[in-house]
Formats: sequence, C-alpha cells, structure tokens
Amino acid sequence: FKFVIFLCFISCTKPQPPVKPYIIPIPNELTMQEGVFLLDENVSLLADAKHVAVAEFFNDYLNEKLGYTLLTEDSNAKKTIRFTLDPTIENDEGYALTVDTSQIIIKAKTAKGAFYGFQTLRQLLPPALENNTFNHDKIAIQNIEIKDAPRFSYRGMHLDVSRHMFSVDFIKKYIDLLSQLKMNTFHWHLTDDQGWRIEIKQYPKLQEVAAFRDETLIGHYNDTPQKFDGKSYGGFYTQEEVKKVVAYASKRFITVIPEIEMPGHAQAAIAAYPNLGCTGKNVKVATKWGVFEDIYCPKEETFTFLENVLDEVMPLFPGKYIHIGGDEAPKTRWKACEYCQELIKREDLKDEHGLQSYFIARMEKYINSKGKSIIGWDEILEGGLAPNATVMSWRGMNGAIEAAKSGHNVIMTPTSHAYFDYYQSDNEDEPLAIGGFLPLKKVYYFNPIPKELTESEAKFVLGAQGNVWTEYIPTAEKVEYMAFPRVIAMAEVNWSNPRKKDYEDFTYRLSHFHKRLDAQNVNYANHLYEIEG
Ligand code: TNX
Repeated sequence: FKFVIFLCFISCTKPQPPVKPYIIPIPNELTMQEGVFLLDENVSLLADAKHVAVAEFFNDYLNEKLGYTLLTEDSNAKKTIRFTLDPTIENDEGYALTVDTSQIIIKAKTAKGAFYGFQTLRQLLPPALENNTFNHDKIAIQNIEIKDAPRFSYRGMHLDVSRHMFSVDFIKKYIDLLSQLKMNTFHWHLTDDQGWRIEIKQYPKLQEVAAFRDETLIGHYNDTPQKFDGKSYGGFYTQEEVKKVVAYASKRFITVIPEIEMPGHAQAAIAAYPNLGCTGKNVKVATKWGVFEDIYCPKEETFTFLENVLDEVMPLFPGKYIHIGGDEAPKTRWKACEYCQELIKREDLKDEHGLQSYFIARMEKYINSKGKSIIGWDEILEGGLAPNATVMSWRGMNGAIEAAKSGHNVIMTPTSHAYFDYYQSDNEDEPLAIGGFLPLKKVYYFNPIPKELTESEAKFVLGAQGNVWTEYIPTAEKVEYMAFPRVIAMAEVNWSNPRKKDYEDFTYRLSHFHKRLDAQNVNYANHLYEIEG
C-alpha cells in the first residue's frame, strides 16, 4: 500500500506533460500549453450571430455523443466556449482555436472557418465520443493554440455511383467523413454507360430503363458477363433524396458537384432513348466496363434532351459547378454519321475533335446562361477549350499545364496520385482492384502544382481530388476500404502547408485517427505504412 502511495506521489504530483494532439490535416501553427480545459455540462456556449449555426451544429454533436447540450446564454458561467467573428482572419476558410483552462475560443471570418475550427476541436476530444462509449463526467481538452487555413480552395472527393450504386445513408456517411477532414467538395458521378442514377421527371425511361442493367460480372474488363438471370442491377436517387443529400452536405460546408456525362459514357441514356445516338438502333445498358462507341449524337434533339435534363438537375445543386464529363468519347459513330459530317463542314470544325469541342462549348453556353460554370475532364481540351471551363485533369499533368497556361482553372486528379480504385498494396490478399498501384505514401507526397507552372500560372490550380471509380467496388465497405486511408492523405495534400510534410509524423497521427474511424465503423485499409511510394 505504501508502495502504491509512493508511486502515486511520483506520478500524481508531477505536472503532466502536454499530450501531443493528432490533428489531421496538420494545422499551420500549433503551440501546446500546460494544463487542460475541463468540458462538462456546466460550460456555456456563446456565438456571434454569424457563427450561431455552427455553434448549434457543435451543440447537436455534443448532444448526440454525450447526451447533453451546453447552455447558450451567458449565465455567469465560469467556463465558456465561444465562436467569435474575426474579420482580420485573412483566409475565408481559416480559423484560430485557443483552448485554455477557463475558455475555448474559435475565431473565424466566415461560418465555414468556424466549422473547421469545430472540426479541429472535435479531434481534440476522445475518439470514444464518436460511438457514444465515453462515460466520464468531464472531458480534459489539452490547452493549445492553433492558427490554420487551407492551402487550396478546392478539396474534393469523387464517387462513381453508376458502375455500382450506394445508399443515401452511405453517401451521407461519406460526406460526413469528408467534412471531418476539412474537404469541401463531393463530386457525384451520377451517369455513365452502366446506369443513370438521378431522377429526371421529363424522361421516365431514364428511371425505367437507363437506371437498370442486366446483372454484371465483377471481373476483369474482358470477362464475359454472367448469363442474365432475370434480376437486374441498379436504381436511382429521387430528386427528393438528392435534395436531402445536398442539404446534409451544405450543413457540413461541402458543395456537391453533379456530373452528367456527355458526349461519351452515355450508353445507358441511349438505351432508354435510342434517338439520342447516331444510329437510332437499340442498345442495352452496358454490362461490361470500358469505353463504348454509342455516344450522344450532336443533333438538335440531343441538345434539347440534355438541356431539359440540366434544367431539372441545376436547381437541385446550389453550387457553382456542373460537371459535364467530356472524357473517353470515341468518334466512330460521328465518323459514320452523315449529319455529323455536314455539321463539321457547316461549322468549319475540321474534324470530329472539333465537333467534340463544338458540343462542349454549346453546352457550356447553355449552362453559363443559367449562371453556372462547367467542369470537364481534360479531353475537353480536344479541338479547343470552351471559354470558361475548368479542367479536371486525370490523364497526367500535361492537360493541366496546358489549361493553366491558357488561363483556365484546373483541378488535379491524375491517375498517378489520385485514383483510389488502384491497388494500394501488393499484399497477396489485397482485394481485386482495377489495376495500377497507388500506395498511401505516394498520395501523401503528391504536389498538385506541376513544376512547369510559373507562380502566376500556379494560381489556376484550384486544388486536388481523389477519385473512386467503382467498377470493382460493389459494396460500401469496399468503397471505404479503397478510399481510406488514401483520402486522409489527400485531405492533407489539399489543406496543409507542404513544408510540414513528414510521412512518419503523418502515419503516427493516422494511427490515432484510426480510433476515430473504428468508432465510426469505417472499414479502412490498415496495413500500409511500410509500403514505399
Ligand atoms: C477512366 S477518369 C475513366 C472512368 C473509369 C476509370 C477507371 C475518366 C474521366 N474516365 O470511366 O471508371 O478510368 O479507373
């Protein structure tokens, strides 16, 4: 007993050294101080008008995780948490967080900045909160001072819901996880050859026909599809569901960018409405992966269809961007189509690449006329770039360099660093992936600014995005496995100062972040640290 008292004397009286916090993405400036703030029910939560919504979000979070909310009036509380408006913070998304023994202050110029301050504070709380297993009266929060702001303004993740479809609940979970990593964009790939996934009321066959396919074999590109057993695969999101997802995302300061693919990756739509193609012949919603020759025909009828579709899509998404695809559009059908050839002559377009550019520019004009801007994959550079387009560069850096040099905004998603459908390890038991090899470390050391750009050209690089194409990803669990932890590295690429890059420190913080993922039931891949990029 004496011995225990003696031990306690040594360890209980010695001031505890500050505990290093494991914040991801790593903040710009972080100084730890001695001592802790003790959070319990008696703390008051105060917010300036602009930050009231975020403070409420924080209070809802506490209520959900701890079963109590903080009093939101100044009841002479000894301890307070304050969300303060601070117009001197330069970056719109920046914040300053101070924790000391008597108060916590989050300062920000915008609600968005305040939200990121909350997300950092959340990471200072025990992971056990995340699954409601924290059962002490008080939470000790390390005294700390943080000043933080993102490196890039576009911090995105993509999800392909055409090749495989995922529930609204899962889409929300994905978005919530992105918001914890201070990502601000969700790119929702809604249409492709293998399925059309957004309800368009004017075109019921998009729901009846284009949304479903005969069952697909999960196998390699050239495998023969399984014999159709009468069960079809598919589904779509109703406009009501889309609205709910967008509202959920917007509470988390995530903009949702819908992608409606054109002129390629359109076989599902053509299966529903064969006249949208050049041959007018019936095709089926694709049951194999790859690139298909039946693409939209640049006829007036097609443009009317696409404009009508966009008229329903645009009001659902308050963000500025509509992604119109533009990738992988083989010109076989256009070469064989008399109307297309006449159009090439009439518009003086040289060839089918010029026709692709005409197609995109025409759609851009329509979308611009509704107050929105387009994003397209880097193939929209073919035959001349539409005047106001943002280029999403996937085939390497060259497209991005060309676009930035000609004064177009660019989002970096190169296969070499941003394709999370690629293998992440060479372990024998690694689940089937599309191919390629993209280990965590390589994502972590991605620099979205190509060396070829001057400082002023580099300003056109808005940021980077990880892509999750789902040909080989049939379940939500596998999406999580492929995306995590690579998305966490991508979050840090987009947010943190590159001078802070240190893979060892990152993986150390990541191993702690895993506890948060465990508590939220995220099926991340957990065997990657020694793999070299
Ligand atoms: C290329 S990236 C595609 C997708 C595939 C992906 C598979 C892009 C614009 N097109 O259609 O799903 O590769 O990695």
